[in-house]
Amino acid sequence: MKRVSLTQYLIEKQRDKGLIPGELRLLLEVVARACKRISYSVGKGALADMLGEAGSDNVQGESQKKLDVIANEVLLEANEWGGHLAAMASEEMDHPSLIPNRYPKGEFLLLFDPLDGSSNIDVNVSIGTIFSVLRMPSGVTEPTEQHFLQPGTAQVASGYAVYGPSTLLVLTVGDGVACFTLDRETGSWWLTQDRMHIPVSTKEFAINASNARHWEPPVKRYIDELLAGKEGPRGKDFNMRWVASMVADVHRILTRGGVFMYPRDAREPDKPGKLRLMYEANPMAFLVEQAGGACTNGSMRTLDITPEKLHQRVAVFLGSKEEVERVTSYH
Ligand code: AHM
Ligand code: MG
Repeated sequence: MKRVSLTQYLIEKQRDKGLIPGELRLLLEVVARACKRISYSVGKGALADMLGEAGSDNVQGESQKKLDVIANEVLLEANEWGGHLAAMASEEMDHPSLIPNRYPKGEFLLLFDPLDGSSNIDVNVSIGTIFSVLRMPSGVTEPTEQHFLQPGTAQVASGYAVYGPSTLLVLTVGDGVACFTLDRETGSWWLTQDRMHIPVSTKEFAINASNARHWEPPVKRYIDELLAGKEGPRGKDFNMRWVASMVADVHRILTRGGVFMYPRDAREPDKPGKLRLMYEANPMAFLVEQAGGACTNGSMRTLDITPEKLHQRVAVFLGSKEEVERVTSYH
């Protein structure tokens, strides 16, 4: 069987299908290249002094790991000179990073969570990179934070890399979801699954159950019903999985179905959930919808939310349609 590389896949989307402009294709290739570099650093681990704390905090007040900082730098450096971007925003930076004047500027905005699942870095469990691409509003020459605040429906591409037993890149440009596997020997990305599809029904759910006492009544009710299994109102047994790396949990759901939840809870009443809308929930919502699943914040479709802040948090319910619709209807 003839293998399809990431480049061939993207050229087909550009040339044969006319779905993406050449600039976006090149931008996505640069992002993939950066993820490859991050993957090598992750793989080296302690051998290259990659583990442990960086000794700093990010804008969310979370302590940064060395790999959080390294991955952020790799993405910035790889993308700033390509000429495809107007600015970048990251979980690890308070404000957007503009393209230095010495480089040409392009029409896209890139947002990322450079290293998702930070708590898993030091214990050798899958982690990842999440990214989202927006277009600069027309007529704008000097991008500011305001220009990033577009609803998820405006994304032109999104994806994630997962650094696990294999390094994978999962991508959508709005024409289904494709998964590429990195050949670590040659450094090439090969298409290993096209048109990923999330089954409508599932028997698997993912939630951090240690927060149960803080959940709101609709979430308590929904989880109680799942836990009641065959004897309960759902009439079937459910299984639970929680990796604590959103990329790994979402990848499982894109592969075999399931429902992932990070609801808002009473721990920090001013924060509507833990995950961030712009570079965690929205890119994942785009992928999940493109794979036939659903994603809401409990009351509305995530992609329709009008963002107010770059680092805004949001509750997330995503995955198999039947379950997302049910837990949303309980709200
Ligand atoms: P991070 O971006 O700082 O790594 O945080 C996001 C992560 C998600 O990957 C994961 O789903 C969640 O936080 C895990 O949270 P918890 O520590 O409550 O299990
Ligand atoms: Mg994250």
